[in-house]
Amino acid sequence: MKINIASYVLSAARPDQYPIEHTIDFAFVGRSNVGKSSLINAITNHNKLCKTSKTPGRTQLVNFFEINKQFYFVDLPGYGYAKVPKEMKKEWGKSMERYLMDERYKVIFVLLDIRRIPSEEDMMILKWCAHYKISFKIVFTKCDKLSGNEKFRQMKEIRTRILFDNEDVFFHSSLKKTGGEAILEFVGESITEVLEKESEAVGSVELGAIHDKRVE
Ligand SMILES: Nc1nc2c(ncn2[C@@H]2O[C@H](COP(=O)(O)OP(=O)(O)O)[C@@H](O)[C@H]2O)c(=O)[nH]1
Ligand SMILES: [Mg+2]
Repeated sequence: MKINIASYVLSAARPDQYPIEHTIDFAFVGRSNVGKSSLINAITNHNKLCKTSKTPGRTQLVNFFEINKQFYFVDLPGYGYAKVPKEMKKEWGKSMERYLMDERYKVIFVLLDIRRIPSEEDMMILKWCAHYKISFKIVFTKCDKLSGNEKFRQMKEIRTRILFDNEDVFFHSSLKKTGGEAILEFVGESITEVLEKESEAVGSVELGAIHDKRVE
C-alpha cells in the first residue's frame, strides 16, 4: 500500500464533530512521547503532518488525517504524562472512550515504547479494545534504541504483562525508518477486506431487489 495524499482534516472534542465515516479509521494511541506523531509522519512520508515534540503535548483532541481520500489516520490523545493535572487525565479517559465506543469502523494501533514495561494505562487501552471488541495491533516504537540482545530480553519482560506472537506485532523505528512497510501492508489488507465486505453487501442488496421484482 502506498500513501499518495495525506492531509489534516480536523480535531474533534466530541463524536458529533468527527468527520463522516470513510471505509475505515486506523487510530494510533499510546503514552505521550511514545513516538506517535513521528510514526504517523514516517509512514505517510510527510514529515510535518503531525507535530512532533520533545515536550509531551497536552491536547485532548482527536485528530483526523485523511489518507488517499479513502480512509483516516486518527491521532488519539496521549496519556501517562505525570505533570498533567488530574482533571485532564479524566478528560483523556472520556475522550478516548468516546472514540472507542463510537460506531465508526476502526482498527487501533497501540504504541508501546520498546524500552518500557507496559503501564497501567497501556493495559487499560488493551482491555478496552477487548471489551469493545475492537481489532488492535501493537506497535513497538523506538526500536533503534535497543540492540538485538536487549530487544530479545525486553520482549521477554513485556511478555510477563502481555501475551502476543511476534507475527502479531510491529517493530518500528522512525529514526531508522524501519518497520513502516509492514504496517502499511497491514493497512492495505484491512482496506481490501472492508471494500470486499462492502461489495458483498451491495451485491446482496441487488439480489434482494431482483427477488422483490419476482415476487411482484
Ligand atoms: N530514537 C528515536 N526517537 C524517536 C522515535 N520516534 C520518536 N522519537 C522521539 O521521541 C520524541 C517524542 O516523539 P513524538 O512523535 O512527538 O511522540 P508523541 O508524543 O507520541 O507524538 C521526539 O523527540 C522524537 O524525535 C524513534 O523511532 N527513534
Ligand atoms: Mg504527538
